[in-house]
Amino acid sequence: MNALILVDLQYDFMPGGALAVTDGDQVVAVANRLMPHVDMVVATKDWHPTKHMSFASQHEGRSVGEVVQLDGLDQVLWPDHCIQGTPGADLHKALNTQRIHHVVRKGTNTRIDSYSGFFDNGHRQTTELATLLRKSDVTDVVVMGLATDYCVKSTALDAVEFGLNTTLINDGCRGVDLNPGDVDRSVADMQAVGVRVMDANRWIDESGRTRRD
Ligand code: VGL
Ligand code: ZN
Repeated sequence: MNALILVDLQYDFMPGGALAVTDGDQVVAVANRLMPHVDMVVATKDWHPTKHMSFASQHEGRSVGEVVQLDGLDQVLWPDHCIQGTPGADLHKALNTQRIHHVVRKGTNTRIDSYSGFFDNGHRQTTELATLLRKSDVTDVVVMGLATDYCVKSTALDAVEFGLNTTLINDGCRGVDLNPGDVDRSVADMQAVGVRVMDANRWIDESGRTRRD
């Protein structure tokens, strides 16, 4: 059983959004193309309360891109984004949401950020994603979305930790690149723990050849 994990395909990460990722909207078509080829589709949503501590606005005298300590963890400060119930937190309207089986919300705790779909950044609390995948006997996950160097990377690394065979769809991801090279480094970090990296066409092609039904 495999599952496609669509990471944070929300308006605030798209061009024009509060935390816009360059060409972020171009991955929506890739998601739509992959969905018919997998057994299960799960979408994560960054889902912050208004006063989330990852927002620079909550730290007097600090600006976006600076790193602060939050409960003993390094925290990059972001513009206010993906606030619960706002249009910026909605999934892109071109996404074929009919094919999404589950939506997992993360980053809901004001005091701690959660890049990964599985855990908060302190690995203190899990989301329902791990339980869901276990319960559904998922052994393989295909990960894509936004942003490569934050939520996609953390989600893929945790997927490996959960013992899932993990593939990153590189043309289905775009990154922030706060420091030049962050995106390339994060792909290398994922590969180093065993994440397979390929483009959507190759994944579809390979899955088609191994499919028995
Ligand atoms: C993300 C920064 C802050 C992401 C979420 O989806 O990659 N990045 N919150
Ligand atoms: Zn966030």
